[in-house]
Amino acid sequence: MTEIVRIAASEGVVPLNAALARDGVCVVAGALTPEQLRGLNADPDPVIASNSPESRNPNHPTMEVFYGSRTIRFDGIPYKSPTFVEFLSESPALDVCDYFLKPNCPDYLLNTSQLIQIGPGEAAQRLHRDENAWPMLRSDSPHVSVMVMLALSEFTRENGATQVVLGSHVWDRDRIPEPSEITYAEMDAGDSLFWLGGTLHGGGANTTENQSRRGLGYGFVVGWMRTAENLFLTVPIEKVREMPTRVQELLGYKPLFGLGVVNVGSSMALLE
Ligand SMILES: O=C(O)CCC(=O)C(=O)O
Ligand SMILES: [Fe+2]
Repeated sequence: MTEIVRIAASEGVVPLNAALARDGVCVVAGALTPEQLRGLNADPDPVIASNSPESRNPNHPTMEVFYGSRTIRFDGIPYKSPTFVEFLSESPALDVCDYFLKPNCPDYLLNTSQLIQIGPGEAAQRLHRDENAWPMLRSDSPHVSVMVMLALSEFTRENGATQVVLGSHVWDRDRIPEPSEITYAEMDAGDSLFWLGGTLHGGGANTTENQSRRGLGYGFVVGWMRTAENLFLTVPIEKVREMPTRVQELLGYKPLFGLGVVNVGSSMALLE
């Protein structure tokens, strides 16, 4: 079982959910119209031009390696791409979340949205489960997250196509995949890759000399993964800047590895 199921966007959500339930991963071919693909590429272009791994506010050494030293990566895509906002409102990912997350929560939230452009010479990202961010989860825990990668360029084995381990969403969490169990999600621009929060995956190495792999990763979590009070709105940031560091941390400005980041870096930097 090493082939990723590929379905056409026109086939709808039923075969997509079935493949995800069985394999933890599925490719939807032709997920974007040519117009959406153009917009999703053009909107963030100015941000990409002024961005580099060095322009991040380092959060944690582990995360710096995880995010990549030859990868342009930033978040906040609903703010940076009107095309994404329009796409999100009707994204088939919502139907997938209705199926996998709604049984476990009254509603879900957008958890992340990252432009991930893997540049030449980038090493493979370590295989991980996105649900590792919440360390108490086990293989028999309810689904809490769903993730999608929109291919904004071609994804090839050579330029950094996402590595995925089929079926790993139901594996014991300490099982290590054999190299032969890793599959590369090769896609045309405009295709998309879905995976569950429990599926082992990671960005691929880019062994090309001059090709970048551009993807837009976005994902959802169950809506109860949040604080009771929305302190980012109840306390204006200008006031937070005047508060003791420990209070700033308690108000949520200190990231926990990949949680609570701003432009995949430390949100404490916004208070300086
Ligand atoms: O870039 C990719 O293909 C995957 C990235 C990823 O899994 C992550 O950053 O959590
Ligand atoms: Fe990931």
